[in-house]
This record gives sequence, C-alpha cells and structure tokens, in this order.
Amino acid sequence: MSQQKSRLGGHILVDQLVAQGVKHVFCVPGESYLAVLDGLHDANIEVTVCRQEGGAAMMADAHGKLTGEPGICMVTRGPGASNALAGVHIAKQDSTPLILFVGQIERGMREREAFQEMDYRAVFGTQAKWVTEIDQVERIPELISRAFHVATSGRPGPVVIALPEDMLVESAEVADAPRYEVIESAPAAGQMAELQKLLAEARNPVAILGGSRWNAQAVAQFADFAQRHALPTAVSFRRQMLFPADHPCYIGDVGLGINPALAKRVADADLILLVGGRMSENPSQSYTLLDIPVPRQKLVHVHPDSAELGRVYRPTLAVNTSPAAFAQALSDLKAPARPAWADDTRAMRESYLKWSDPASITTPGRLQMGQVMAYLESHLPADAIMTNGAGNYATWLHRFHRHTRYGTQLAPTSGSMGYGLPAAVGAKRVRPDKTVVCFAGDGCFLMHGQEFATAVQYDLPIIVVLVDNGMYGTIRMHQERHYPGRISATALKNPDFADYARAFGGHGERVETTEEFGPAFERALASGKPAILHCLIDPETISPSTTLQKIREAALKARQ
Ligand SMILES: Cc1ncc(C[n+]2csc(CCOP(=O)(O)OP(=O)(O)O)c2C)c(N)n1
Ligand SMILES: [Mg+2]
Repeated sequence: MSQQKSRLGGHILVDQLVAQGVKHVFCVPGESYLAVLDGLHDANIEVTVCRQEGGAAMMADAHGKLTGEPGICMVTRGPGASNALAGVHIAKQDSTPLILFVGQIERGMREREAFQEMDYRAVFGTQAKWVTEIDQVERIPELISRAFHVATSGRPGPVVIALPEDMLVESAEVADAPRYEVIESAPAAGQMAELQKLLAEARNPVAILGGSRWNAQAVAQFADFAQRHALPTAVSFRRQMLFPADHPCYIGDVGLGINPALAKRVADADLILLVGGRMSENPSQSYTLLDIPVPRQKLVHVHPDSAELGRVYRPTLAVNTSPAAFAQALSDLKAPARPAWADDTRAMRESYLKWSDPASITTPGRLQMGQVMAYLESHLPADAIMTNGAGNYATWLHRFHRHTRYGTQLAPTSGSMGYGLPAAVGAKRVRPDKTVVCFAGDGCFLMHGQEFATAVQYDLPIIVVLVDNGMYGTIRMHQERHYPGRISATALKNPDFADYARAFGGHGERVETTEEFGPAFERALASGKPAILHCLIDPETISPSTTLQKIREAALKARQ
C-alpha cells in the first residue's frame, strides 16, 4: 500500500464524503463533532446550517429523493439525534437514501449515562436500515463506503452512524475508499415473457407505480410501454411524479381521498402490475383493495427488496429488481395489436380528467382553493418542484396539480407534518434553478417554520402557499366524523404569517380572496426572496368535496 499522510479522524470522514461524491451537507452543529465541522471548513462541500435537526434531516431526505444519492445530515448526540428521528422515519417509509451522522460521547464514558448519551443502535434500530458506531479511526473509509452501499442498494433507506468524539480527534494513515456504485439487478430469465403472457390473458389490467429507485429515463420508458399497451396506469399515494399526468394512460393516484371510480377499477382488475410500491395502508385503502395474503387479482409485484415480495401480498409473479431496471426491460415486450381494454383506459382517463379539474369545485368563502389551483396549473413551469407535509390542505395539491416530470414532488408517504418547508429549502439548495413551491397548513408550517430563517440565510426564493383555516383541520374532520360537535384540542390561534415572513427578511402577502392570489404570487416571485402567501380560507372548507358542517350533520344523523 502506498504511504498515506496522517489525518485527523474528522478530516478522514469529510474526505470520505468527498470521495463518495457528496456535494451537500445539512446540519445543526454540536460540540460532539467539532473535528468533522473543522474538516468541512476546507472541503468542496456546500454546508447548510439549519435551525432544528428534524428540519436538517428532512432537507437531507429531499436531497436523497431528488438525486437518488444519499442525503447527508449531521447532528449532535442525545437531543440532536432525537430531533433528527423525525426525518429518519420519513426516509424509511419513503425508501429514501440518507446517512445521518451523530456525534457521540467518548468511548471510555459509555454506559455511565454520560452527558447526552444514547444507545443509537437501540434508538434508531427499528427505523434505520443500518446503525453503527465507528470505534476505530482506521475503519472510517470502510464503514463510510458500506454506508453508501447500504443506503442506496435494494430498497433504499436511512443509515445512522455514531461518531465517538475521541475517535474523531485521533489520527491515522489510511487510504480513501473509492466512490460507491448503486448495486443493480435485473428481472430473472423468463420473467418478462411470463409478464407478457399474463398481459395477453388479462381483460382489465392496471399498473400502479410507487417506491423509489426511479429516474426520468425509467419514467419515460414506462410511459412508452403503457402507451404501446394502452395500459391504464395509476400512481401510489404521493408518487404523482412517477407518471406524466398529461399521458393518455394516466388515470390518477391511489392515495388518500381516492377517485371512487379508480378505487373500483383497481378492486375489479384481473391483473395488477405493481412497480416499486408496497400497497401499504394508504394506497391499499386500509388493506381493502387487495386480499391478504392472496389477492383476488393476479399480482405482478416488482420491487428491489426481495423481503418485500410476499411480505403482505402473495404475487403471481415476483420480480426482484429496481423500477429503473424493470422499465428498461419493458422495451422488449411486444404489445397486442389492439388491447381488449383500450376503451376502458379511455373511460378511466376521462374520469381522471374530470376528477382533477379544479375549475368546477366550489367551496364556502371568498378564497376558492380550486381557483388557486387552476391559477397555479396555468402559471407554474412544468419542472416546478412541489412540496408538502400533512394536512387536509395537501388534498388540493395532490388531486389537482398535474405533475408531468420526474423530480417535481417531495411529499412524505409517512404523513409527517412539518416536512414541506424544510423539503423546499433542501430542494432549492440542490436545484437552485427550479421554481420551488411549498404547500403548508397553519399547523404543518409551524412544526418546522423556523427553517424559513434557513431559506433567508441562503437566499433561497421558495414560495410557501400557507393555507390557514385556524385549526388542525384533518383531526377536526375526524372529530366531527366520530365525535360530532365535540371539538377537542384542534383549534389554533395563528400569527400573521405575512408579518412572520417579513420579520425573517422574506416577502409576505396576505391573501383573503381568490382575486388576490395571482397578483400576490407574481409579486412573491418578483421579490426574489423566500415568500409566504398567507391564504386565509373559510374554516368550513375542509376538502374539495365537503364541509365540516356536512360531516357533522351526517355523523349526527347516523346516530339517530
Ligand atoms: C408530526 C405529526 N404530528 C401530528 C400529526 C397528526 N396530524 C395529521 S394532519 C394534522 C393537522 C394538520 O393541520 P394543518 O397543517 O393546519 O392542515 P389542515 O388539515 O388544517 O389543512 C395532524 C395534527 C401528523 N401527521 N404528523
Ligand atoms: Mg389548518
């Protein structure tokens, strides 16, 4: 081995990140990992210093989703690590590659409950794909190399690495590990022919796309396959960017608030081609669309993790490969001259177009969210990145925004509130040339509202559409359904969010009517600053299709 120069542990670690191709780090500093921060001082890496570790981890998750490469997050021990868990959970449920570095107490103090001591293997054990602690400075290159492979291979996910403080200040002479490569796979011999046979026998097939390990090329390849087969294609919960909404085969999303015609279509299908997704609780409509363990529909399940195949649903054909490799293989499939289901695809498409037309929606109050969506649909560039957290406000985005490009959606399938703002900040940092719009509720926004300061600090002109109904609306909706009229712990008294934006050094607008939205959006764009459009909707506007009063009345009537 060639002679290496001696380096500090913290510096070896940063050099490994550079060697693995890392360009961005999202962090909140801590005294537990000063040697790493010192390494970052001279590295060719953009560092985003955040206001709370949950936000930092969510920014790293956004990076992982947009690039397919692990998002890197650095936090301090105990309290920092606890905050970061919020983002680790998102990365797990969304199958996002992410590596979280956590400062750790000195090795010699372990097991005494030293200051901020935590057992990270226990704390993150159920959420991360792998948790480790680097005990020997010489092993940093080996373990970092492994972390990149684990985070990106099979079903991607989060890796957590604890860094004992005293290890980071030891020195060693070690070589850098070469850059990782994502481990690829392919359908097994004969499986594509088997799929062709199943398609030839089908009368009512449907495709559902989900998960991660897609890319723009794979989306185009699948779209081409769908076109040749006139195959009705849906996407899973919060995975709208996996299929172009302007494609004649696109029939909508199998998520929360599903188009009833689409739910019926999936339930009645004789063949489901499930690519990348898991058909978990939300897309499966609480595990009702497919029987468990043997679905009534024939199921072709394509997934990069063999452990996922047969875990809940017994597939007719299990293809253990990534969506990208599968999409590539589809080009060899010959399509029937005129698929038997072509008319059905057209009918489902019509149903989707009607379902996703915001112009026909009328709700109580002077600010019509349907019209706001119609405005955005005609004014946003096709490559605008849309982000959100959790809340009923997100329905407007998911149902009416037509994603036509890959890499335009950051939406947590874990339903984590507070994700939209940090995701927008992370997205704008990674893709500064793109328009980035965050949808947030009044509840959702303030869960990580402090990251608006990060947007200002790095001059990131994101636009937040903040939908304020003065409550945790989703929970109020459930209350009215199950305990009508008994409002408990769901009302919120909010700040003036336009003033909030200005106080941070951003641009703020108060929007109370439909007519005010467009000009306010234009001014926000023109300001060149991070902006908040404080949209005050009528609290009765709980969804595009109903009001709180109607829900309450229906619940009371059902009790009589
Ligand atoms: C971190 C987190 N805490 C709590 C919840 C439960 N929850 C789901 S939606 C919601 C209310 C969201 O309120 P808001 O952002 O104002 O949106 P709205 O439903 O009012 O449109 C809550 C509390 C959650 N999903 N995530
Ligand atoms: Mg709300």
